[in-house]
Amino acid sequence: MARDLTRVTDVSGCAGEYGFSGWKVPRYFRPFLGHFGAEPQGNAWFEPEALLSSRNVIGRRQLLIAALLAPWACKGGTRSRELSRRIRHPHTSLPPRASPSHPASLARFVDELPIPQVLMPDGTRPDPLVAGAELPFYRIAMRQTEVSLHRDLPPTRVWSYAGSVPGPTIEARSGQAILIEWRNELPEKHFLPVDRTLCGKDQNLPEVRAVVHVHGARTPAQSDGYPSDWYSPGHSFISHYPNHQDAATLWYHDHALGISRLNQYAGLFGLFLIRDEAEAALDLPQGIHEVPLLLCDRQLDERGQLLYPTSGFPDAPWVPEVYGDAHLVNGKLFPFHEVEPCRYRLRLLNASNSRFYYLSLSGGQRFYVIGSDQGLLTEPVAVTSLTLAPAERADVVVDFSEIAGEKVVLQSQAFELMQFRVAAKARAKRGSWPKKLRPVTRLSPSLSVKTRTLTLNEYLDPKTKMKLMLLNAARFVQPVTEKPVLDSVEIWSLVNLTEDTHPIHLHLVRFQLLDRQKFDADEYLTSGKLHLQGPPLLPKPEEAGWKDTIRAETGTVTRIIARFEGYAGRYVWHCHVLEHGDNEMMRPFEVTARRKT
Ligand SMILES: [Cu+2]
Repeated sequence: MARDLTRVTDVSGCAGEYGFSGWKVPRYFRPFLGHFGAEPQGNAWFEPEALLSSRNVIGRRQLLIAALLAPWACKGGTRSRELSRRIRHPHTSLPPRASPSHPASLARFVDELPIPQVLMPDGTRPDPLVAGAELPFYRIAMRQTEVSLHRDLPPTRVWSYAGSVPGPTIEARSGQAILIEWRNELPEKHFLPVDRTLCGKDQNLPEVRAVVHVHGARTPAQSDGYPSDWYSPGHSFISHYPNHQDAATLWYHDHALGISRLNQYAGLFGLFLIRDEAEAALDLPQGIHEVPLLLCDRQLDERGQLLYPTSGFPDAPWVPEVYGDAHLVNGKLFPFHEVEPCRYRLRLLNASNSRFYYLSLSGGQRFYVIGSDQGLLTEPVAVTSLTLAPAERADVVVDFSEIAGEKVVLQSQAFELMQFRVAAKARAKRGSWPKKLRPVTRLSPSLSVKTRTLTLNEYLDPKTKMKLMLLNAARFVQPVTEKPVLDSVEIWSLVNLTEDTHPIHLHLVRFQLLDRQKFDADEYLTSGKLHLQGPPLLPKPEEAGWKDTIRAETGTVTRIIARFEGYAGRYVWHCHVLEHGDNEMMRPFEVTARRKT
């Protein structure tokens, strides 16, 4: 199924043809989904998990119907919404049956929250950079295994790092390098639906391929997990992680070209914590009072097995987003965790493919955000709710002493995720509570040597009627256009021409959000003029720290500023809705070495 996209050459992304010769596609064409992120779940019109499940497979005819309805739907037409709802939810009036494929019917809070093991090194190996020095050496195998997602479910087949999902937690010290050998011991055949028409379709790629990226790590390019650096079963790769960066909640996951959405969905992700002295001096909750919470959603079939939805086209099964109603916390459905009535530090990660989480505690309790993707904030920020897009992290402190003897549920709007059972009396002391955490020096726009205007685009293939997402209207394999100089500061203006919010991630660097500002997308699409509307919105306090993944909202210019420090070499930036990144909302950038003077 050839996709004639070779004429997508307009780098402004504003061509009237929208990248496809002879085809004009309304910007608001929404084949089934798109208002994820900004839309609450449970909305009758945009109830994503129902739309893309195998119980409601999208057919070509439905795509066309949706295309016809979309213009009215996007403008809020009640009738067309109802028509679309019926097309999408033929059985929405039926109550869920008690079965593995309806996780809401399962008993809640009957499994203890698993805590991923902290991985121990497997000896030392010579430092590749320092003669005579040795570095801690870790070995992690990717293997197929079975795990229990819930007391009342049969074992579920997954792909694991070192036998567990999530994988073991890797703990590193800032400035202390480690080596990790990643071994691909997966089967030769994937158990989820591979789409051979995506990136690399013309290559004779093995069905199973993997490469590991440590998300948020400042890593030399050869160890960063470039998407085409995958290796097949029976092969391995040793990565070198220098860890020259501040304490932060990082994570590792698969990044293989055109297939990482399936590999991560299968279970290939885990936490990677970097600690440092500045953080240790704060006396934050630690030991059993520091709890990682890795959140993700999945669909399950009648046998309790992972179900990845498909388009209905056997030779092109890719779907634009995936949502499930099985919400896993550290790999368990509805777990509980017994806590003392004192302060706890929770390391939150949204490891979902597409879902945004809108987190709160069931009693409306306050909690304190102390860190974002790339480490500590200047000071704690009190909130009662928190949004996490795919790949975003939050470091938060909850004071359970305020609800001693009670039970409280961590929830995402209507979805219950897990329960905390707070003991009546504390065994541990309450701990100190720092008012100041770590200074975050704001990068001044005056430091920037270059501002890049980069568009986020969606297209419809006129032949297949399937969507394609691009960054700056370019495919992944087109020549590199972003070449920041090592140690220089740049501003990237992300111009979102789509109706989705996209979590955009840059490898290698940490950055700061400057502001977000609305613009007239229709005008931009017809004339190429960037007509900003209203005042720029400054980041909220919890978004004002160092980031590596930013929500680029629809109809908005999101400006970030970064110093491209660390290493010269080729990296990627991409949308972290994994379905988008695989097709092919991902582009290379190349940090170039400074010229010698
Ligand atoms: Cu996206």
